[in-house]
Amino acid sequence: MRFTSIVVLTGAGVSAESGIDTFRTKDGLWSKIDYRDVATPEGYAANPVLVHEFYNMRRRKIATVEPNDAHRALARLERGFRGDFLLVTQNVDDLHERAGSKKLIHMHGEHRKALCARCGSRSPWEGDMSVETACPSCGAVGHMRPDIVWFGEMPYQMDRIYDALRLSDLFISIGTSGNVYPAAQFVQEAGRNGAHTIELNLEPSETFDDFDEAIHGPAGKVVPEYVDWLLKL
Ligand code: BV8
Repeated sequence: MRFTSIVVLTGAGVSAESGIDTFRTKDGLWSKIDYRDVATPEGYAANPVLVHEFYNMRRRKIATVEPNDAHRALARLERGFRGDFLLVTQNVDDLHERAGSKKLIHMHGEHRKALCARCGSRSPWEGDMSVETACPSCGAVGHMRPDIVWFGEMPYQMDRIYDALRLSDLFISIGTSGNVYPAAQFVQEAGRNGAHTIELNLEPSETFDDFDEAIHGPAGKVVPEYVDWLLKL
């Protein structure tokens, strides 16, 4: 079974072995804080100080961790696969880039980018952000937010993602619980168009039944093994 066009979707589980918190596992982020307070436009409007603290804490953490074997295996797959390849991540960390991935879409935005809610400009961002931060473009203070897609906001580059899903003959979902839409329905979109679909996850996800195949185990182990198999086809 040779493939010509691969789409990969990753979630928080691909970064778990690097030390980044997941959201919905036992002691995940959403067990410590209500997502409505920190990952919605309403939460940001109500308490921007809390939202900045939440993202500053996560951005600082990301600066201290490294990509793991799963990130590196996906970069190797992109380099070694002769067909079309697209990696779509729900994650906002930069571990895929640091592992070498280039054909990459951050559908939920990125920690290392800031968005001015006043002028709409986006800028690279490394340090903390606060209500005193001025926009590098328009200079306004009090309107800066992380360039991250919150609940109720439209994820990025959806047209490009759906085009790739429709053309894919292999869809690989890695480290995601399948709780969040529209990412959770990508498997159906790919399958409807004839792609073979596989889930590589620590445990069965909410959308486990939508997949043709599943390999359960830690991403740092199962992803390199699966990539080795793919590259030998
Ligand atoms: C949208 C911010 C449409 C970034 C996130 C009612 C009203 C409005 C909307 C909705 C609604 N009902 C449904 C929706 C859609 C809503 C939604 O899905 N809600 C859920 C709660 C039901 N979605 C949205 O709002 C999206 N936008 O639909 O817009 C629209 C249409 C028109 C006009 C406007 C809009 C926006 C969704 C994005 C929200 N932002 N976070 C951030 O702070 O990081 S979502 C959040 O969940 C993260 O982005 C995260 O990436 C995402 C998914 O979580 P996972 O990555 O899957 O992580 P999780 O912890 O859940 O699971 C980890 C998995 O890994 C587990 O399965 C675990 O077993 C596994 N694992 C753990 N360790 C390992 C491992 N696997 C392998 N190896 C390991 N070592």
